[in-house]
Amino acid sequence: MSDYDLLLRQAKVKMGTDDSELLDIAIKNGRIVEIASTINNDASVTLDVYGKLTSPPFVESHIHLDSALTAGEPRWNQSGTLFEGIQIWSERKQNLSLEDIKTRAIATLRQQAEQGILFVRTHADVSEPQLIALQGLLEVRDIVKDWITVQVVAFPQDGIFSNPGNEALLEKALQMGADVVGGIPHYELTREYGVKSVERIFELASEYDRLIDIHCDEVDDEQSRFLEVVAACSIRTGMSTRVSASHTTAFGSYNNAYAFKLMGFLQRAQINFIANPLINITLQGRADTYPKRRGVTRVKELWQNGLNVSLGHDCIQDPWYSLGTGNMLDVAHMAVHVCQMTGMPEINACYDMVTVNGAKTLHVEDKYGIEVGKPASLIVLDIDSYYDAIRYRSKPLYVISQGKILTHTTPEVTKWL
Ligand code: 17E
Ligand code: FE2
Repeated sequence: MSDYDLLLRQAKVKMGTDDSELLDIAIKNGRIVEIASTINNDASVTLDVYGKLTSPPFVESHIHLDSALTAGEPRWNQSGTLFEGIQIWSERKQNLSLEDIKTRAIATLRQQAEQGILFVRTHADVSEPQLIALQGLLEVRDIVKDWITVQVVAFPQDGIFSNPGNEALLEKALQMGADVVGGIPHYELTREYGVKSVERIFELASEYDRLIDIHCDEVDDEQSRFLEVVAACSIRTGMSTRVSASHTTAFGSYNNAYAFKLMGFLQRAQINFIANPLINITLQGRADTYPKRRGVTRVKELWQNGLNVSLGHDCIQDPWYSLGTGNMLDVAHMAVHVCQMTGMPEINACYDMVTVNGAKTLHVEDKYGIEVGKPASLIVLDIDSYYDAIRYRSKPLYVISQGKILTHTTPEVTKWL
């Protein structure tokens, strides 16, 4: 009998500081049991990963799995706007079935896992009366739980107060087991409905003891100011780190005087931010001529002010975004460009935004990280720095989930002839 089930030899791990160390990592019964510069005991399986970057897995903190892999159904988004996307999805969602949702979601999750994602927060549209997207994704959450952790947000795509019946559907979704309460205040018919929707989301979250993740101000309108309402509700209720504001693209259009004041409120509120640079660089700015706005939230400034920022892919081949394979390094790469995070500490921060910061947002820190006692979920990349991870964006060599080697990818080899 071997002492350990799995042993990684000389993995390059960043332990808290900026410096990395070469460490042996021993795994038994699905958990990390020892980390040391040399471990002499034997293991059933040993992987020699000398000098290869070994990190906690990627965290996808914002994706819509219910619409994934539907691009072009029933038609292509020609204007490229959020609003045409919502219209196309409203047509496509008329003929959802559990089978359709589950097949596409699991295919997407497999694609994500082989690219090193082991934690996913997905939105499920709950503004469809049968709640098929939600039911399907709740079933998927259970089907895949041995290899990937899925969290489901009850997301009222068509608004909570702007369509009769949607408020009740949102509450029903929580009763069915959604992990997180969502919302879309900027798409409610009036400012007043938007404010009321945020207040209702906080009430439901406290009543059902759930997290909050609101699509917030995903427009270029500098008058869209629901983030301040989210901050106010967070401060009033003390829900702070249990709350996330997704997209917040209007923050990129606010005047600096307002943005500066707001930043102070956000620091008091201590909520999480999720930016989706791949999608918002394409969706936003569509009503602009030139100069054309980037339409992405103030990632750099939020990060500089100590707020927790993570990055999401948002979409993979759906009515809002036709490209994508689910690779979080594509997301980090786009953030480096769009948010001008080009300094070395900034590039490293973008890696954190697709790993550890996402884990904070999802509240999964108890099972996340390379530490003795935690579940052995980690990835080994075929490079030795965060910088090269973002530069090459290649698949991990190994993805290890809860102690099991889930995938092995052979690196590309090019021969000059
Ligand atoms: N729905 C929405 O309101 N915004 C988005 N970016 C997507 C769906 C993908
Ligand atoms: Fe989204």
